[in-house]
Amino acid sequence: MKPTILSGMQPTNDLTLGQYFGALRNWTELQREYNGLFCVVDLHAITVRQEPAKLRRRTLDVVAMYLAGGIDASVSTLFVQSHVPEHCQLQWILSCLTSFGECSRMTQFKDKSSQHADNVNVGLFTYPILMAADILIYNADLVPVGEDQKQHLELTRNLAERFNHIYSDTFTVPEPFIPKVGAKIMSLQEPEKKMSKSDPNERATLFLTDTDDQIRSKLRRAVTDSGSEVIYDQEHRPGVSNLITLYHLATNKSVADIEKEFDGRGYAPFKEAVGEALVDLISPLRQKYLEIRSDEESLNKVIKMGAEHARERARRTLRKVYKKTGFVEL
Ligand code: ATP
Ligand code: LTN
Repeated sequence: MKPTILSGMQPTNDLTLGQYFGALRNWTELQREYNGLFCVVDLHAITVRQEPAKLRRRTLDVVAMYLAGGIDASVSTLFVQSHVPEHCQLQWILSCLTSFGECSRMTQFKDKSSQHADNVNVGLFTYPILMAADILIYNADLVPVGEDQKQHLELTRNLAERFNHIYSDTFTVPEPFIPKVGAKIMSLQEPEKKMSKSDPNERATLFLTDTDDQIRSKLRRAVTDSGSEVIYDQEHRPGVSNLITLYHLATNKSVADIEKEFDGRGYAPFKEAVGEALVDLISPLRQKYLEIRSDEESLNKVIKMGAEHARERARRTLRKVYKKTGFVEL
């Protein structure tokens, strides 16, 4: 049997280049060697207030983007988190093994509770326990995510080990898979901040649904650093370094070759070239996405099939966990 990978994204907005390089592209590369489970985490999305109609639409948008990005529904399981209630059932059991202090230390909780100070709900606090349940219920071996999820993965591993220690060996302790390059794509406007799909400044983020002209214009206006040399230096030149990373990821050219290509030419032609490389990457992806998104009937079939398969696996794990916990079988 192939080992299992599992990952997910929140349907809180259109996906960005960050999600593509940090996660989706790696999922598609791994899905042949692994048994892949990819979910749209709509339960996680409501930790921040969502408009119901938008959430419903965006959930299918993300499913369509997974498919456009190369997830093959005949090879991998593609499903919506809320279709598998066993995640929440396992979350409760894991919650009873998690300390208040562990959740308080999560940096995503600290960031999101300061961003949404008017709505610091308990769901935002226990968010990482639900994420642990998403992963452990399928006994995933590997979890491909961006850099920002490392701490949540560490908690997941601790919870798996804790349950195994208290009740006997049950869960696989998962490994994170964080790409060497692309695990943290930075904002185009504030390059010391992660590119985020919920950034209020739209110019800071490249969406996978942006038109060619929007891509070119966002790149032209991307914040670079004082100076004019195209040199990779994350610490002193975060803006230009982020653009070098994007160019490298889009074209496969090495950093040294990129520096040579633009030696003495200044930032403007470089930004132009990055823009064109990203148009070449995103344009076919967007066209595929629009085509797939227009066929809702097929999308619904994909997630129905995915939910059936995921529930079957989740039910088996939950039955075992209930038994070990000491619940009377019905
Ligand atoms: P955002 O803050 O942009 O809304 P998020 O953390 O809510 O992002 P998700 O859609 O849940 O986004 O993230 C899906 C995956 O994409 C995760 O594995 C995350 O680590 C990765 N990811 C998100 N943003 C970036 C980025 N800027 N660079 C690299 N990977 C990223
Ligand atoms: N917490 C992640 C999204 C997420 C996830 C998961 C990722 C929810 N459940 C399970 C990997 C595996 C985020 O905010 N990006």
